[in-house]
Amino acid sequence: MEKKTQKNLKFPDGFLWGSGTSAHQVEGHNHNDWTEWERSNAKRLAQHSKKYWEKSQHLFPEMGLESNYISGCACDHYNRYEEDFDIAKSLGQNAHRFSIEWSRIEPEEGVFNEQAIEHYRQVIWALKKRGIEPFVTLWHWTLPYWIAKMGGWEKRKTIDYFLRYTEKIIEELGDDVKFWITLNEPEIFSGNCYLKGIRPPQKKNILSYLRVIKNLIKAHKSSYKIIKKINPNSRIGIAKNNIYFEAYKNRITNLFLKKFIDWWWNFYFLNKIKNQQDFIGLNYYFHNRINKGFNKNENKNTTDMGWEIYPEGIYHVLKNLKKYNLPIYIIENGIADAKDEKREKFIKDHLYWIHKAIKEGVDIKGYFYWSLLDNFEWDKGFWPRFGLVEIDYQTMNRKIRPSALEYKKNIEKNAIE
Ligand code: IFM
Repeated sequence: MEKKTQKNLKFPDGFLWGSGTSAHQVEGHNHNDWTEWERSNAKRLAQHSKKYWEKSQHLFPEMGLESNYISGCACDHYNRYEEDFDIAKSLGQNAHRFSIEWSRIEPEEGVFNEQAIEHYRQVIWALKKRGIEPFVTLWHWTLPYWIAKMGGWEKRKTIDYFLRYTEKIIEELGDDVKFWITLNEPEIFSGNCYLKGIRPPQKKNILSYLRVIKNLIKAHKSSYKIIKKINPNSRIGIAKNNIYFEAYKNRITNLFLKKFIDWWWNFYFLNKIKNQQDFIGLNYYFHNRINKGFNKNENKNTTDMGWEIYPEGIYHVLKNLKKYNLPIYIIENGIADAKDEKREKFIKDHLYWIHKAIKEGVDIKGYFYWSLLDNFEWDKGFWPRFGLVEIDYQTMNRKIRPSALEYKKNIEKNAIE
């Protein structure tokens, strides 16, 4: 008996097992601020990648092609969602995260597209019919073009637009969805778009950056109230990308910096919305050893994108979230691994550390691998392959990767070995 419990690490009953996608990354045929940006930046991104990714260029020749940076038809998931949910079901998954594309719902100011709303109703029903619990994200980084032209999240008016959009969606679809995620990774969005200036609208301005964060906080808090008013039983959170920070060699300056960065990146936003959250949606990808303000990771094992694989980090991140006393769903954790050589171990190792956190009292209720499908990885385009399911972008054929079948075994046993 003792031997069995050591070998089989059981997850709590009712644990949710799934995967996620986002509208712009998989649906195809969108028109929003990103599609506009892709058009004017594809050439530059292709040229840049030839220099920056020189070493892996031979592995991913598409990096150097402009077409890699145009989302276009993506995975055509907008038309093939039934087929994709059949696959999710066949992989044993009982939950799925996806996002609603705001630019489809409100293509022009104040004009709501009823057909698009109906589409998402069908998407939700398609999941429920298969016994899959929908987790729906209201905003996963893309904006209707008319809002972006008006100044996007820098403008307070965007909060009002977001609230009107939220209200419309909840009134229409709220009865069929229990779990809502208002915002995806506000800190990654604001950092890339307004501090580093590498994604649309490509601004590098600390005041804009702070303004955007402030507006996103306000948008979340007010949309929380709207959702609760319409459907008090909804469970609402955000997708929060938390990083496991360490101080390189425990040097005093690094310890000090680590403390500050940890607070700002991991907790500032969560603290601000602590009374307007029913669960914490955690996205975990990164571990950073801070040295004089820069990362000094060992990088012994990395993904195709050069990100360090550090499963133990998720355990520390989870333990640090325990103080909020809220259920936690891990709504993103995944790896770009085109050859599918590391994914199986990646998932198992993360699950091992998640299980340890559960054993030590952290209330973790679900795990969503990122992503169900290969998809459009923003300014990197299509070459990074995150999917449990491989997409042939020429034929749109779907092929289940072997690691997905291993993940399925964990799901079926509700355990890891
Ligand atoms: O693909 C993204 C996703 O849109 C947001 N979280 C991180 C993923 C991998 O970079």
